[in-house]
Amino acid sequence: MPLSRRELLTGAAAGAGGLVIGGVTGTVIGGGEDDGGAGAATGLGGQADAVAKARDLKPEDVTRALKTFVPPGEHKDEFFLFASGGHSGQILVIGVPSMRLLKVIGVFSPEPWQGHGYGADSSDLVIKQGTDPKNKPVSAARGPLTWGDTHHPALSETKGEYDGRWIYINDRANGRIAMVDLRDFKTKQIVDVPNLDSSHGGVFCTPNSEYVHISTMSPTLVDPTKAANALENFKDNFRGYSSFMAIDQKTGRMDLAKSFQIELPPYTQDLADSGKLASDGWVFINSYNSEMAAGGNLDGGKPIEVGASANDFDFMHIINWKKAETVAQSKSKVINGMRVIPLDVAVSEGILYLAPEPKSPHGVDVAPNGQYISVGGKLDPHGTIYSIDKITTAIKNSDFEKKDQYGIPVLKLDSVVAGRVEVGLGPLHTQYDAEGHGYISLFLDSAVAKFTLGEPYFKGDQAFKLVDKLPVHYNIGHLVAMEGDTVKPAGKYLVALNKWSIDRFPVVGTLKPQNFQLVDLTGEKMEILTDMPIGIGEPHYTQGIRADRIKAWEVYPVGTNPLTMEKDPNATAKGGEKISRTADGVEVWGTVTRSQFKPDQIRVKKGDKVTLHLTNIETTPDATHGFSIPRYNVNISLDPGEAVTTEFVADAQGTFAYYCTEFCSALHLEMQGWLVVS
Ligand code: K7E
Ligand code: CUA
Repeated sequence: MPLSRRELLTGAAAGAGGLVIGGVTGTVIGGGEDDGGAGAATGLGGQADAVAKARDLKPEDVTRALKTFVPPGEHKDEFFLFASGGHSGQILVIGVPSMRLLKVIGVFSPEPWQGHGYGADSSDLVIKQGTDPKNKPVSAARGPLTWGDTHHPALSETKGEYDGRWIYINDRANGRIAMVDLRDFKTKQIVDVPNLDSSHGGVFCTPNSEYVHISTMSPTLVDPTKAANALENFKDNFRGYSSFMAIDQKTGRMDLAKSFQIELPPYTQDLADSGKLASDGWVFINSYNSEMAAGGNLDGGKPIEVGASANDFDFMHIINWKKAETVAQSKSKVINGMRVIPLDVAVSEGILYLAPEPKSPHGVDVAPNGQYISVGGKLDPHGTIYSIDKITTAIKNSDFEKKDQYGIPVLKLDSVVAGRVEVGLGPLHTQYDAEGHGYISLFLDSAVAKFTLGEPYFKGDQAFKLVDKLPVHYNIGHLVAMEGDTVKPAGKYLVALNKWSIDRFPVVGTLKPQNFQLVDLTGEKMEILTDMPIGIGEPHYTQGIRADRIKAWEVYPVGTNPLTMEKDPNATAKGGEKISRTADGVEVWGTVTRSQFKPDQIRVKKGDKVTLHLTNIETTPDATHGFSIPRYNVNISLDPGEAVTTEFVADAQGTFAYYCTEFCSALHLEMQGWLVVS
């Protein structure tokens, strides 16, 4: 029987000479006689056939399984997804193509397993510093924030390619941005960005990670004392801000002193992307609600969603950040500790332009060569593709249609659009492969549309054409192609991030999981390989990076403080354990190893300030210990080599049996001690 194209593909996926399973009839075909492949033993094919029958798997299911299966113990995931966790305030790390969850990184929310925010100074400080009562007075009244709505992760880049050093992610709810070090996959910094009350999709790194960008979503009320009548005069009282957070090249941390913002009109700035190659030095932000509708539906006013959809066009913001970087040095003013280039200066210096975007725009994505910029209009069935050459020419020729009410030049739509592709209903976000295709998510259609870009990829009537469409399940938001927003997309797989899963999974109560769908891009037609339920929040954007770009540590050099990634001055070596009385309490230097805490008795007086320095002196990968004190809300993870300090006031009398929370050894249950507060 001749093999179909798919069977051949499957054979290739299974390894040369390996088993080929599948085909229209479900027949199992054994490997060749001469193969030396591990899976080629005679008779295995028959067994696989029986399993497929018993489990009622169709031939194409078997092919899918082969394309995504990872044999036990093997590392066959070619890519990692770094997905925002949405309401969970976390980042999810998922292997591709297996779609196995590898890690959940605690970012804005306390995470008990990692001891993120439960007493360890390293993470408590990060969370605490992530709320700044100085630039946001409300924080002083409401206290530190303990959650975030993570939306848009941004991997660091070198020359427009992911470099696997750091990842940044925003908090949609509170206008914050966090940084995770990919050496240990831990959050090192949360910045409460001045002048940003909220933030959305403006998160990306510039091509050499000079800056990570974050902009406002709902505009910021500039003077909080004017809140009473602010909404009635929205256009004067509110502003948007595009923030360029300078990245320290050694640590990956954001440095406020070197960062700057550009004041924007109070349109709702939405997604953003960095230019690259042809458009290097530029930044694009789409916006909606240029109507500046603020609602009032109970009092007979227009509901916000109606008011915000009145105009046929909103505005793409086109920002020359390289120029802005220079202007920020001399012509900015400092607001809440941040250098801000005022709107009029941004206009007069030629930093800021607008271009019309079709109805209810969402998503702006720059193609790998930097030439094309794709925008989806949720209420327009087209993807609109702008060209940077056309944009810069139009700017040079002052080819403006008008100025907006803030005096910003608006480019003529026809002068800057390279092509429009009729893709379907509700286009949102675009990703790319290396061959000049764009993949755009269609929220209303519940589909992914594949289209062609223009020159140099496609010419004449081959350009800007819809070439394939794949139904997904259901209501797709973002999508991600592997390395699909870099200068060198890897293609191969795409993941559709679907908002609704309705009937795709067993019923687990009234709140249903989101659905990540893995799509095979290698064939002529896109094809769904597997569904992955996400039951922890609503991810928005995700980036997919080649797994071999990540060079994570397995253990810390012994005594490392994860916050500094350097030796902690209080790290304790075996034999150096001690307890000292201080002026106001007790200070303890302890070691942690299989299977003991030393010291295993700590005696303090009620009211003492207790400072514990604990070092896991293990050098074996995975030899993690936990340290938990009942009733004191202390719960710390001590990874191999990690040094941690925790401080608390012993204000409750009694004996508290602290214990190791990781089943680390045969004597794990014995790994405990006593805190005696008398
Ligand atoms: Cu489209 Cu927040 Cu990126 Cu959600 S946003 S989908
Ligand atoms: Cu250490 Cu259990």
